[in-house]
Amino acid sequence: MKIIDLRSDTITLPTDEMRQAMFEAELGDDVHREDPTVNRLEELAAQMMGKEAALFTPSGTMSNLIAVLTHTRPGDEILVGSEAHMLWYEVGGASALGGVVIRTLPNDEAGRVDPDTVEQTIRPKEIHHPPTTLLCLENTHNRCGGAVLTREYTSAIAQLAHQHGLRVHLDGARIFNAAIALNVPASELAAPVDSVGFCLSKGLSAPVGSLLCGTQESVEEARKWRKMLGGGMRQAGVIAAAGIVALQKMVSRLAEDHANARRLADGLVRIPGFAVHLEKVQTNIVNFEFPSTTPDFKPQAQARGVKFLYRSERKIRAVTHRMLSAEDIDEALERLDRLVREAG
Ligand code: TLP
Repeated sequence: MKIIDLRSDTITLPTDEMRQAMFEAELGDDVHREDPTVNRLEELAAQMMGKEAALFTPSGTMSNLIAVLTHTRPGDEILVGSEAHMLWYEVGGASALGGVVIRTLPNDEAGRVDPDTVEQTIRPKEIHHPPTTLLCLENTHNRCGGAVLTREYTSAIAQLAHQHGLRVHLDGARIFNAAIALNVPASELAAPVDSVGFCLSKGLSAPVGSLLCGTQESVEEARKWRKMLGGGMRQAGVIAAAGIVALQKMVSRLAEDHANARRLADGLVRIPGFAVHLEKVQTNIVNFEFPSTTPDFKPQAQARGVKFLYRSERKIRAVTHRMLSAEDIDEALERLDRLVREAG
């Protein structure tokens, strides 16, 4: 029985072309900036994001943390959406290691924070208050079901933040999914923000890595923080080589993952008891609830070789990716249909 693993696009394995590129990669010591493959990847990433420079980091979590360290000082306050990955899944690193106060703003279901609320939340300069210095956004928005932030929204909210002297960081772990969904270059979505981090290791299928992009000056600063965190990797060209293939070859195929997410959502709606909001499925993530008539859904689905990420109560996240075809999605739906019918 094939395991249909919908837990995350992080499980994607490198392609043969990536493995070949890794094998052949020209290498050097990247801490001395002598790894030509890392240098090429950073140049390519900066160019694709429309930024002056980029820094290769081991993970999306580290890119976000480095962005906070670069844009703030201990004692500052940062504004983060209530559903943000930075808030939920990054172990509180911004507070623990960056010494910042994390102030949350409600995320709407489309992954946005409301401009008026942002404006009201920014602290006036006053002796009692921590200075509010950074706004963090997320595109696509993981907990909001892969929702996409448009260029117009990002531009308006970033402009507002800038007017108040804040910087703006975009957690763009899946920014290429947003770019494909909106049919715009990723650089357009990143243009309004001061820094953007994106991941190679999710839908793009590279084994490891993330890029933090911004101005030359901020990336220099970020490089120092990366070293302090122990993220200075030596012959990192071995993994950067896969990242170059990811950026050159794997972006446009994300459309297939989006079509499969839609296929999955459409199929779930047809099985009695599943709650799915079809209009919210914009990219490769489907949030849904399993039927109340199958309380042991989790072990049952697992036993039938269908894996999901379980959030709370009946809430489930499914993520489509390169390792799953349209036929696999149909097969998963069939197994779930049988599961529900046998339970009822
Ligand atoms: N997200 C993972 C898990 O941590 C939940 C996943 O399976 O989706 N920003 C966003 C929006 C992310 O979704 C993730 C990973 C990260 C940052 C962190 O990236 P890594 O795993 O490279 O540290």
